[in-house]
Amino acid sequence: MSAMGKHAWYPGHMVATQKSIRELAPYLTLFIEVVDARAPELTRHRPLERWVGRTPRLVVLNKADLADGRVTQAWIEWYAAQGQVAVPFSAEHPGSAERLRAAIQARFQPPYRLAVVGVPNVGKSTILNRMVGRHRARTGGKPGITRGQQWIRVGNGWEWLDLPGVVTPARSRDWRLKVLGVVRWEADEAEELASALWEWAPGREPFEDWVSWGRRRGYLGRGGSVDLQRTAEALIHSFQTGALGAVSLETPPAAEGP
Ligand SMILES: Nc1nc2c(ncn2[C@@H]2O[C@H](COP(=O)(O)OP(=O)(O)OP(=O)(O)O)[C@@H](O)[C@H]2O)c(=O)[nH]1
Ligand SMILES: [Mg+2]
Repeated sequence: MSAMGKHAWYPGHMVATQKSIRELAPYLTLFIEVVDARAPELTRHRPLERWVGRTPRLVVLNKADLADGRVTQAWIEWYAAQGQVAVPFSAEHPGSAERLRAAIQARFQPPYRLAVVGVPNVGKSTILNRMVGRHRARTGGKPGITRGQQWIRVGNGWEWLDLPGVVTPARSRDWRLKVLGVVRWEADEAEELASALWEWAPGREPFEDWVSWGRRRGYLGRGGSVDLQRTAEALIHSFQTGALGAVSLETPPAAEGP
């Protein structure tokens, strides 16, 4: 397959973003690599490691409010064991911005010229808005909201660059990236996604399936049978909004033996 063919599916802004990251890297203090706390390595864009060169990275485990706190803590320790700093963050918690600022200031000298990078919809623009204290970058609940680059200068030596999300074709087929909203999915995939998600649902009864979850909620169609499409979409939505509880979809790989 030619290089063109392999990447032909890429929306144009992803190609442009890759180029920007490579070109900007030498001029940046650090990259803020944003991942979803519910599946940090799955939502990590691996090629970044090559693109950023020698520029340091700090991993932000975002949407920590939606993740299982114990699992997030295990991830922080796992990253530390890899020699990487990972900081939990939640747009819902006012203290998050201050904690991230402190983590940066403890390790790097000003001026702070930072770029937020990561896969789509993990909350890059939202973090930036929280860090600058104003709604400066556009955000939204579906992938592909940020289309171009946007520098946000806040005075006192901080400059932030918002970039569009980037994702690789191989990763984009994973059901977890679909329910996390990193990649789009079709309506006819809902039942399959709900079945996979159900295995991770906290507090489900033994032998209970997602169909009975829908029945309990009264998602019934004609003749009183469960409306599978509606149930599946409701289950995914409940996961995405946190109504299902705090759920992590990935745990750190077991420590390697001697
Ligand atoms: N619960 C929760 N939702 C969040 C958090 N951070 C972001 N979101 C939501 O996640 C969605 C995506 O946020 P964005 O900031 O637009 O994500 P992005 O990474 O900039 O996305 P692209 O520009 O499409 O790559 C929005 O609906 C945000 O409100 C968080 O910490 N907790
Ligand atoms: Mg964005």
